[in-house]
Amino acid sequence: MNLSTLFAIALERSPDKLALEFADAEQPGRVERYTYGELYAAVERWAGALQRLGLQKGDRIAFFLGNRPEFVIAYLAVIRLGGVMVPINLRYRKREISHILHDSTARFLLTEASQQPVLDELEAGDLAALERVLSVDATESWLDDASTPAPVLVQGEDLALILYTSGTTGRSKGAMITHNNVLATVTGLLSAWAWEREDVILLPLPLFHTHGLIVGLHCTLAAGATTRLRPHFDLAETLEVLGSGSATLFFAVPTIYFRLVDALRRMEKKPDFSRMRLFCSGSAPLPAETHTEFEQLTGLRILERYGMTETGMNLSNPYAGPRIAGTVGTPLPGVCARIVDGQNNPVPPGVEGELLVRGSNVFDGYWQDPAKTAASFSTDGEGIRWFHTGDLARQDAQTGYVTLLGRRHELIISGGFNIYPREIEEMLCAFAGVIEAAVVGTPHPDWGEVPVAYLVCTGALDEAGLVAFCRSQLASFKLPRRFHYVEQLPRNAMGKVQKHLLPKG
Ligand code: MCA
Ligand code: AMP
Repeated sequence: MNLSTLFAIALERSPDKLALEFADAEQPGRVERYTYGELYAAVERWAGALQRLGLQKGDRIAFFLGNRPEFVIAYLAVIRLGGVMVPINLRYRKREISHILHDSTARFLLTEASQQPVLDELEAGDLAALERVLSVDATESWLDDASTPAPVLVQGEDLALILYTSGTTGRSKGAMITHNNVLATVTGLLSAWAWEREDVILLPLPLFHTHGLIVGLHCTLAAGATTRLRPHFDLAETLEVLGSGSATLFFAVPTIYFRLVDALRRMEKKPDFSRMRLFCSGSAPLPAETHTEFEQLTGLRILERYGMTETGMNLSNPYAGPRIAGTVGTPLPGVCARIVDGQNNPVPPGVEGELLVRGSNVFDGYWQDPAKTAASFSTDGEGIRWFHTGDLARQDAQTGYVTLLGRRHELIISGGFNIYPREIEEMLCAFAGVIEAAVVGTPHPDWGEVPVAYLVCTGALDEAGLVAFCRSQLASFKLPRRFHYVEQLPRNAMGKVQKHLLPKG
C-alpha cells in the first residue's frame, strides 16, 4: 500500500465531501474549497504536469512554500509519482536552504512569489543539482496543458519525504521517511484518537513539519474528514473558528496554548467550545499548569502526545481514559518503547533512562549518512533494532504513562521549532572578535525556550554587527536573545564545556 491508496479510499467513499478549505484572515472573503473529487482531479492534473517536466520516481523536489492549497495538491501529486518531497522551513535563509538543496540533490524547487526575495539571495553555487524552479503563482508555462499521468508503481518501502531535522554537528540531516512510515503513524492515530469522517480540523501549523503535514493533513485526508487550512496561526481567528462550532479538532504546539490560555483568561464571555472533540498538544513539553488552566477555562482536557521527525508519533495520552498533565501517555498502536540505562539495558518503572522506540513508524535512516544512521540505532540481545530518541524519560509504575524529563543532547525547542546550539556556536565563532561561544536554552513565557549565548571575545565586540551577521545567516528564531560576555567557558578535566555551570540568565 502507498499513501495515494489511502487518499483514494476517502475519494471513493465520498467524492462530494469537502476535503480542503483555505482561508486567510488577512484577505477576508477569499476562501478556496475543494471536495475530495475536485482535490483528486487537481492532483491528477499536477501529477501529469510534473511527469511531463520529467519528475521521476525517487527524484527529490524541494518545497519552499507556505500553507496554501497548492502545497497540498503538489505534495499529493509528487507522492503519486513516487517523487520525494523535501519541505524547507519558510524561516530558513540562504545558508540553510543551500545546505538542503545540496544535501538532497533536489532536481526541482517549488515555491511562490512571496518567497522570491529570499530565493533571490541564493547564488549559482547554492542551487546544487536544481534543474528547475517552479512557482505556484506562475503556472501558465507548465501546468495548463497537463495530460493524465502515466501510472507509476509506488510501494510502501519507497521514500515519500526527506525531512531535514536540526543536527548535532551544526548542519541539519535528512530523515528518510517512507510511505510505510507515514502509513504507520496515520493508521495508529486514526484508531487511537477515534477519527470520524465528520471531523473538521482547524490547521494553522506549517505543512513543512511532521506535526502539520502528517498528524494534521494526512490523518484528516485518510479519515475522509475536512481540513480548514490556514497560512499561519492567528489568535483571534482561531478563537472565532473554534468558538463558532465549525471545527472539531485542533492540534498545536505549547506556545499556541500559552496564547490561547492568556486570551481566554482575559475574555469575559468565554467562547463555546462544545463542538470541539479534541485539543492536542505536541512538539515540545506542555507545562502541567497550562494543561490545568486550559481545562479550568474551557472544561476540556488537552491530549498531549509525543513524536519526532524520525519516527512520526510514538506515545500518546488516551482518547478515552485519563489524560495526565505532564505525561505523554503510552505507546501508540504498532509502536514499542523501552527505557534503558547507559548500557542499553531496560530500567524498571520509576527509573530515568533514554527512551528507545521501534515500529513501522520509525524512519529508514539519514539520507546519505550511514554513520549517523548507525549511531542512532542499537540492536538488543535478541537482534531487535531500536531507535535512540535522545529523550530522557521515566515510566510511572502504576499507570504505565511516560513522563519526558529532558534530552540527552542539547536541543532547544522554541515555539515548536528545533534549534541545535552547535549550529549557532559555529556561526558566532565565525564573527571577528569571538574566540569561543556556548549557546544554551533559557525558559521563556511564550516560546517555551529561547537561545542565549555566552561569548569569550578578544576585546569589545560590535554586538550590533554580530546580530546583523546572525540574522543574515540564520533563521530568525535561532538568533540568541541575549549575549553574555565571559572571561572563559567552564570546562571539565577533558576540556568539555560544562554548560550547566554557566551563569543563569
Ligand atoms: C516565529 N518566531 C519565532 C518562532 N516562530 N521565534 C522563536 N520561536 C518560534 N517558534 C519569530 C519570527 O521569526 C519573527 O521574528 C517573529 O517571531 C514573528 O513571527 P510570526 O510568524 O508572527 O510568529 P508567530 O505567528 O507568532 O509564530 C508562532 C508560532 C509558530 C505560531 C508558534 O512558531 C509555529 O507555527 N510553530 C509551530 C512549529 C511546528 O509546527 N513545529 C512542529 C515541529 P523576526 O520578527 O525577528 O523575524 S516538531 C514535529 O513535527 C514533531 C514530529 C512533533 O512531535 O510534532
Ligand atoms: P523534531 O526533531 O522537530 O521532530 O522534534 C522532536 C523532539 O521534540 C522530541 O525528540 C522531543 O524532544 C520533543 N517533543 C515532541 N513532543 C513532545 C512532548 N509532547 N513533550 C516534550 N517534548 C516533545
